[in-house]
Amino acid sequence: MSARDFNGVPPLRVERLSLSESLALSSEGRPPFGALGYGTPDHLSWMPTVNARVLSNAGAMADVWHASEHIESGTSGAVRWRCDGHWMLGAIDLDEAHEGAGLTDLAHRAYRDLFQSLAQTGCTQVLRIWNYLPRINADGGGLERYRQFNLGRQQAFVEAGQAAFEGAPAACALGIHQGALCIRFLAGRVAPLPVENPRQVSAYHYPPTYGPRSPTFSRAALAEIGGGDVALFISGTASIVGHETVHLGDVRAQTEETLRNLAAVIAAANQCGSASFAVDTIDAVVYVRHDTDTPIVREVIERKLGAHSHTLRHAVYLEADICRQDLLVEIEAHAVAGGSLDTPQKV
Ligand code: 3EB
Repeated sequence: MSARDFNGVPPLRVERLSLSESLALSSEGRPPFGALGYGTPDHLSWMPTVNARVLSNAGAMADVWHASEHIESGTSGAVRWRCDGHWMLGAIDLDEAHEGAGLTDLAHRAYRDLFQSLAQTGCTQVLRIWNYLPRINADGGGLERYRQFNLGRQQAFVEAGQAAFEGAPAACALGIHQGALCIRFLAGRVAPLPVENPRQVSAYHYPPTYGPRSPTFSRAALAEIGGGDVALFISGTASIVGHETVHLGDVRAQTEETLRNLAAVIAAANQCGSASFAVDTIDAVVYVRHDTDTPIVREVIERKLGAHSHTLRHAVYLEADICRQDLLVEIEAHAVAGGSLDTPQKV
């Protein structure tokens, strides 16, 4: 895929594959541009993995990204990156035990290095960030660890002059049981178009009851990815209306509310250009706090979106903690559709 489209953008593509399908791609020659593995082995440099248990029957899966053939790889502080000059994938794994630092400091350092790596490759615009925090809901010396993470993250954004409020990248932040702080990200040369959810207070404007520094992410982001296509990146979406968790203790109702939020953010994204997205045609990752809730979550998705829907058939279910103790489920997703964005993007 070395061809450039009429805008001079080498197209970015993504496909969700089983582990064996992903490995077959790389054994045919060079590995693909990069991948995000779910339950995959942790020794493939082009496929950083998410250290969470896969709850779906299909087993280990990967979102494999394709860019142009001219891939360079390198490191920048704690960041390992792959870049084709237009698109960049990065991964950070920082272990508190090895680094002798707390989570606030580690998040600060990780994001400082992330922004440095963008400057190094010239892909300065972050499209999407995936954050995985060990023991996210545990206490970190008087402050919940997720809130410690938010402190270090926001400070690094501000120090680097990156948009920490309007215009923040799409992201998710999940809890893993053990291991390192893991951050994966996708960047490009053109700023994405941020999308908010009219049913929810923007997370960067959450009141201080949720921690001394608000989370740094937009509800979704849109980016033209070449070849006449637009990508939609939907951040972690949960059972939150306004800024409050709703349906405490009721995983069924939380899943239904999450699907309403997904539909709302997709409707908002559809106002931004000619590309049209729908809740039943996304590649979703479903994070479930209690593995025993998985059949209920799956049944709700099936009932609301249909047994044959793309979303149901392609969803990956992972066991993970959600950033609020009272949230039982969270869904993130991406999708690609033909079209273009109305608002000219700033370079
Ligand atoms: C929420 O809506 C749920 O801290 O980067 C979702 C997506 C959530 C991203 C983050 C947190 C983050 O607040 C939690």
